[in-house]
Amino acid sequence: MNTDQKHAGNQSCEVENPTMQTMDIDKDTYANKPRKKDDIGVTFSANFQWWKRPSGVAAVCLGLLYVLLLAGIIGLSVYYNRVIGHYYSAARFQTSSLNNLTKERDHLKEELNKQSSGWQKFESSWYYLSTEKKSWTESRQDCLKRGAHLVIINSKKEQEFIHEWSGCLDIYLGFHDTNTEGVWEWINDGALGQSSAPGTTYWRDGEPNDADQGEDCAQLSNKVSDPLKSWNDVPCTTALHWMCEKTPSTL
Ligand SMILES: [Ca+2]
Ligand SMILES: [Ca+2]
Ligand SMILES: [Ca+2]
Repeated sequence: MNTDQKHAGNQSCEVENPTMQTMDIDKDTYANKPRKKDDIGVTFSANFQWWKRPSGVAAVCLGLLYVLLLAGIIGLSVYYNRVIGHYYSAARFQTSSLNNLTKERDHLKEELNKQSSGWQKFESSWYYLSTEKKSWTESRQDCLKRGAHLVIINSKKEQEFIHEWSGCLDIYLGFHDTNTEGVWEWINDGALGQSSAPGTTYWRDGEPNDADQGEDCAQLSNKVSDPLKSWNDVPCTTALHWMCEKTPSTL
């Protein structure tokens, strides 16, 4: 038997394994053959075209819904904050207006009560004209009990008003020279702001004369027609009407 015969004999005895052959072919194919572009595309599509799957579409929809819901919540929050802010601003304005109206009502009520109890307002002060007669010291005490002080005249307008309102009555003023004869001074019974009363006086001609060396308190007399010449000094024990004044500092 020659060599060819031996090989022929061996070949006839070997059984080819189809599986092994296929694997060899595949191995050979992927080992030696470069991947084509289409092959890569097929692989990519197979792995990443998730949106074509029902679960992918559902995820996208859920994501969009979440974004829309979040935007809605943010929008509602902004709107709510604006509405609440507007509501509180309106409530504060109404409360402030109500407080102002309440103060105005109380103020008017107080003015009405004062007027009905004998008080009269002129500019920033209130005035009370007594119906009784008392000494200067008792008159001063009466004004203090009323939370006021004997009237202090600060201006020509006030002098004219008091002269007119006191009518035909002679009234005490908060003016005296009881401390030093001839040195006239205004009282300062808590009449803050009135202590700077100007030195202008409205004495009658020939007054003050300190008659009998015993006239130390000033009265406003209506026995003269000139309101700017109507003061007279009298004994402080003389019983007269008096006028109290309430200033903003004593109200
Ligand atoms: Ca005054
Ligand atoms: Ca005197
Ligand atoms: Ca006199």
